[in-house]
Amino acid sequence: MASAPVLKRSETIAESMPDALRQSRYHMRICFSRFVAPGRRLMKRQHVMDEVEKSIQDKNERQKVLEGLLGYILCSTQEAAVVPPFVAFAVRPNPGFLECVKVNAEDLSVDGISVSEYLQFKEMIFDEKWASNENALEVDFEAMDFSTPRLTLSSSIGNGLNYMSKFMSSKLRGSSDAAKPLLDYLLGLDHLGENLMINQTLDSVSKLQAALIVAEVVVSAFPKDAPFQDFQQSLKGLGFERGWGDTAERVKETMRMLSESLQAPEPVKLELLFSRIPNMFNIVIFSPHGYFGQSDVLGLPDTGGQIVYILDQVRALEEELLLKIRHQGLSMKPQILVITRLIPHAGGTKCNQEVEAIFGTKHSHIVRVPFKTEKGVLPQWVSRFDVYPYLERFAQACASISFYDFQFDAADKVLEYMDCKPDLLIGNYSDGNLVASLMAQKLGITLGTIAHALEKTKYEDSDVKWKELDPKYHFSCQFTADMIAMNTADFIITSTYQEIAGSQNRPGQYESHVAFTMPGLCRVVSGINVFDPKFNIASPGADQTVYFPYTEKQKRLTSFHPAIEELLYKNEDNSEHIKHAWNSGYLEDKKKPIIFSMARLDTVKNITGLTEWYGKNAKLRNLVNLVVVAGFFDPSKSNDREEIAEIKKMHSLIDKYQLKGQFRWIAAQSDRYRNGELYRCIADTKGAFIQPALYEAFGLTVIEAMNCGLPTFATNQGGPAEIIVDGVSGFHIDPNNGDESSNKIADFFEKCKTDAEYWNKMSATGLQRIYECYTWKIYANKVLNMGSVYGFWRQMNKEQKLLKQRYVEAFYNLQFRNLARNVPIPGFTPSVQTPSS
Ligand code: UDP
Ligand code: LCN
Repeated sequence: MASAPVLKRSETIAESMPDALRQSRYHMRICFSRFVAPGRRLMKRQHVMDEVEKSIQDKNERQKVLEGLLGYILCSTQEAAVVPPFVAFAVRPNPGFLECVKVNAEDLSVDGISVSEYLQFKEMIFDEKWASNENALEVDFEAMDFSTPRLTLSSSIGNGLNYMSKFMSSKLRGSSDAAKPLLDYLLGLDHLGENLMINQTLDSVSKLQAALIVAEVVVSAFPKDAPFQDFQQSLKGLGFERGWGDTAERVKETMRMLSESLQAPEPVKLELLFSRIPNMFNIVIFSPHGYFGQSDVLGLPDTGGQIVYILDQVRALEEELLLKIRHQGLSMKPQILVITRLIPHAGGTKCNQEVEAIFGTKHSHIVRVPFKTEKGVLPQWVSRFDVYPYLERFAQACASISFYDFQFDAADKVLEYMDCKPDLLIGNYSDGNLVASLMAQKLGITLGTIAHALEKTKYEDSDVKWKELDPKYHFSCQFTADMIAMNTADFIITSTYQEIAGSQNRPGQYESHVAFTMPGLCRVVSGINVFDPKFNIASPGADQTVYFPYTEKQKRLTSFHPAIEELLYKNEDNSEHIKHAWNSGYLEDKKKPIIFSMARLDTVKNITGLTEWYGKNAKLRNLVNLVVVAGFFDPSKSNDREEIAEIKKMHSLIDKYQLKGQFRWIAAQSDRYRNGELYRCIADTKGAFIQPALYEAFGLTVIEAMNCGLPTFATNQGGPAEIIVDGVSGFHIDPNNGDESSNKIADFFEKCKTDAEYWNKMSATGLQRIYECYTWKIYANKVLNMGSVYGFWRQMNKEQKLLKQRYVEAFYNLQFRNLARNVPIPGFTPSVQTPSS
């Protein structure tokens, strides 16, 4: 990738490009005539570079052009839309930044164009009539958002909490009037009608400040570890209630933090203060689709890492809440509910039970609410792509606002199971985020959303080609729901930076929603701003009671060893009798290390790719065996389109590369304790974990393997590229370059043969990386702090929030509802309507 030696920071690309084109005019004329020759088309960066290569055949000449400003612009091009004689470039010089220019291929003149003009130009390729329709619907969420501050540096993206504390400190600074929102917030704190921290006697900033001075003196008279009860009455007389701390020392510290924040707020102290305020007891988490259960669900369609993430998240949040509440000197029981779908035809799982206590928690539950249609309860599982018609009824929304005229299934449940309004709602994935958004609007509750994976980036050009893909995926609904949720959320939790803003070469998942178009439906000129401080990175961890290092001998789950031995080595290949098979292939040489992978058998997971790399690489086959855990063997056992195709591909690869004796394919495994021990048994063979996905949003298996001390090779496309520092805490592999990747794995095992310590070193550095950055404890602490800080900001920024919300509601009413109606419901014929037609 070329750096930007010639572009002056003050110049736009539109200003500097004409000169750059002039300097290489001869080559560029050839190049541009190649761009436009095939007629209208959309080119990605790679296509642009291929054409440059063909146009400038002399390597040195080409090098010269590419080293200059032109090279920089072309290399930073995200895509180029060709409508002869023009080529419009969407240039992304840095994560989060986009600049558009239009070049006339005949005379190489350049015009700077707006994002809206670029999208319109691009639409000409797909739907000319829509592109030239002056009344085409343009969606612009930024137009409704002018008082919220924005970050300016790409490097600060995802660090929103930190920035919000700075911004809020500056807003609260200066006078007692400026500090009044903080007072109002504290006066509003209560739990089941009981005031917390302060009561109405302290109804002005000056009274509060004065009372704090006296209170500090009162508390100072007690030993540091004196319990709150010892001085509770004295404090009450001054206007103070419970919630400051459990001991004299903690109470005094919290009081000092508040006094200092009222006097002259500092970001770090303010954030610390908010981490102590008792404002969070009840949390509701939404994850409607899939089979959401605790046993026997993994491996079922749409039921992967999201379930693992949420259950671990609940355990971590509950533990952190219990700790916080104790430190606040309170005794409330925190409650966390996970609201999901009740599936009457639950296929042997517990997904037809209304309530289930969450294992490993004291106060948390799964609550299931069925999807209802006019005909009653929907009995069967439906794909995550098809859930949209049920969500409105599933959610509770604003009864008093007339635009929601539905029943309140999910909310009724929440209030039934919780004795008061939740303090925080968390959505998961497009459907959960939409339901959580509707409920947050209705009940006025702070909302955090999580995407796990936004589908838009998974399918190339899924926005412009939405009409083609809609019958199968209903992306029109999904992308609209995503827009609604992103713009309703008070904060967005992401697992990595790349999820928000990608890398230098690849746009982030959220970034791909900044500006996009669905011709015939709407042109989103501003969907979300990745510089919005609502974005925060809080990476998940892996349950360390399940995934712990193979070296912790006394903790090892040795009772699983016979079963694991059988799983890996039992010399019986029953793939001939596919219907009853649980494995395919066998391992002849048991002394070889094992390279291991485990995933759902989706195309994007690329387990078939890994099998093929292995099949082709004789050196690797000599060094190691390959074991994969994935899906089923019998295609008739699956009702998932993609999985069936992958199963068939696996069978053909086994035959094509004659893998028997070196390769074992084990069916999906749902016992996570045994899986944890399986990773460790692979580590005992001095093997490695391989995550070869074409794209992985985060990649829980990567951190599970690393937690077990298994050296890990993971895709450089997506989250794992950030989890692993290449060559330091593991290795990156390129899923699009199988030969290079399989050679990299082979090189590692060759090196391990000559350097006995190398394997141990990579195992240890992987673990170190996990402990520093990827634990649920770090996660839970961050998320609760977000709930606290953004909850306050929501109140400070009330008017702006309301304005934006009205726009979101209009979008929901006018767009989403019509789209959802078009998604077929089993047993019904959809009433086909074309939104904004
Ligand atoms: N998993 C499992 N059995 C399988 C395949 C996967 O238990 O046969 C678990 C795996 O251990 C991990 C989760 O499912 O906890 C997959 O999460 P990941 O983030 O890797 O991928 P996702 O399925 O969410 O795309
Ligand atoms: C969904 C995915 O695709 C994975 O990459 C994540 O690890 C998982 O969810 C949990 O967030």
